[in-house]
Amino acid sequence: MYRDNYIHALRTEIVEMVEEHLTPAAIKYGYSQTPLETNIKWRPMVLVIGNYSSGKSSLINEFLGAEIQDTGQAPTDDSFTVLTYDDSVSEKQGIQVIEQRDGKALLNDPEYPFSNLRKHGQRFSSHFQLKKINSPFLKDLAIIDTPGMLDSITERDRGYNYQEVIGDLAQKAGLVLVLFDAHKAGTVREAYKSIRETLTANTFEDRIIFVLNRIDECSSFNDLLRVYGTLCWNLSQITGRKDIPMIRMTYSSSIKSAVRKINDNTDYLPLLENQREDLRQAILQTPMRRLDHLASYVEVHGERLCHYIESILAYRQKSGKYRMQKLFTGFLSGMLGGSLAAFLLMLLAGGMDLTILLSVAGGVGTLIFILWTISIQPRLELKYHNILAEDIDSLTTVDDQTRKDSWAAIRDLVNSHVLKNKKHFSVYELKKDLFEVRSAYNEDSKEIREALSELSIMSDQDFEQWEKDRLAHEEYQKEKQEMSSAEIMRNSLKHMY
Ligand SMILES: Nc1nc2c(ncn2[C@@H]2O[C@H](COP(=O)(O)OP(=O)(O)OP(=O)(O)O)[C@@H](O)[C@H]2O)c(=O)[nH]1
Ligand SMILES: [Mg+2]
Repeated sequence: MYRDNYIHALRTEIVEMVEEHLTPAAIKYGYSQTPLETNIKWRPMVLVIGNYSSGKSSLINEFLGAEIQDTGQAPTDDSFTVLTYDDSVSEKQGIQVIEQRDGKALLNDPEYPFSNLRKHGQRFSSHFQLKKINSPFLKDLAIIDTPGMLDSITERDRGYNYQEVIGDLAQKAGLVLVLFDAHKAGTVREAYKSIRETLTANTFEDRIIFVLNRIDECSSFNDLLRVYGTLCWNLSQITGRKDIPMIRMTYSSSIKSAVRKINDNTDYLPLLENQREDLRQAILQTPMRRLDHLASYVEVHGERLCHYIESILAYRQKSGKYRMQKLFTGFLSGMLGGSLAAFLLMLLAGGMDLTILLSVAGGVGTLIFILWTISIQPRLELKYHNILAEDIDSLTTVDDQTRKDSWAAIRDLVNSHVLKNKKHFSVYELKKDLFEVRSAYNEDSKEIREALSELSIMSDQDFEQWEKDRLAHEEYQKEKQEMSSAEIMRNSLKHMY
């Protein structure tokens, strides 16, 4: 419990760091339209995806301790359902849905981190909902049940881009469970690809768990081995890796006993440990994993934001330098034109007064310069701007893989910033913001990593001590506040009399 409080406090601190140090610059320069903390502000989420009828909803119901989600053999549920906690009704009165909200309300409520899913349109919003449940399993996390995957042709009929929705949700999730069942082990290819593309490489491996479910339905041990082998082969094809990720094998014991009455070929089951409990523990660990995810979130977005500002700065510096060069050319042309005019006048009129000659030279020079700045200079600048917009890669250097990855992520954003060319941030302003964001994010990520390694060695006594210190600090703050309000009261009374 103290440990949970500690993790919660650490999480809040990280979110505040993002809110204070990264979001202002991210919004100002158009790196993001929504505050960066929107994605991480809410409770840790577990996303459950997989084939239709692979047992997603049954698994979730089992963990929640009640039949909350509909289950059935045909594709049953075509909604994305966010399941979250509400303890306004005691669990002793039965685990139940306390409140239900539809997609529209959910997508527009700033309390939830789903506003960026609005882009998936009306059809998606009518297939999105939230249920508040009084199950203790949800105390520190939320679960998202998803419609089962169908073949790719049927996917197109949904009316929204299913893969993209999965990708967006996976980005917010602290843990993604990918469920397969013995019958259809190959149909997750597209969704897997979209998750892979959305999650950054360093957070990917530890955030995804593969589950081979409904193993009680194999007709024999050999059949199970065949299914397992096929799944491993499919996964290695999708992941492009030779080492096979760990696959947890599970089944629902309550459903299994019903099946067993008809099919008694499941003698192999006692040979295997049902990894249902492992899975439960892994899900309950999500708040802890989430901290790692948050640390990477700060690092990745800190790095990318700096890279982004740096590129805009390079753009401003290059175009600024070009502008000065061309203005100088305009100035030189003016000088040359003015001198030429004075020289010609002297030749034609002869013996002219020096003051008149100088005024003619100055007048003609100024006129040429003005003409240059209003007609030639803007054209040259526009031409140069177009060259820069076409050769956007010249705005940065990518000397290692991290820079390459971050450039790939921000290239389009930089491009649209350059194309719009609307807001002219000064070089000074850009340099100042870049310095501030970089130093804040370096410091923040160092602090977060230190806190995480400290957390990994903290004992129960340490957590208890932390809780005591926290309470003492809160008490102290309260007393201080009471004292200062008493002081204010005394002072105002003094003034009155
Ligand atoms: N034998 C057996 N049947 C299972 C198991 N888990 C689920 N089922 C059955 O499989 C069917 C589908 O289960 P659901 O939980 O609805 O599957 P789902 O993945 O949520 O399906 P969709 O929402 O339609 O994608 C139901 O009839 C369940 O009773 C299991 O471990 N063993
Ligand atoms: Mg379901």
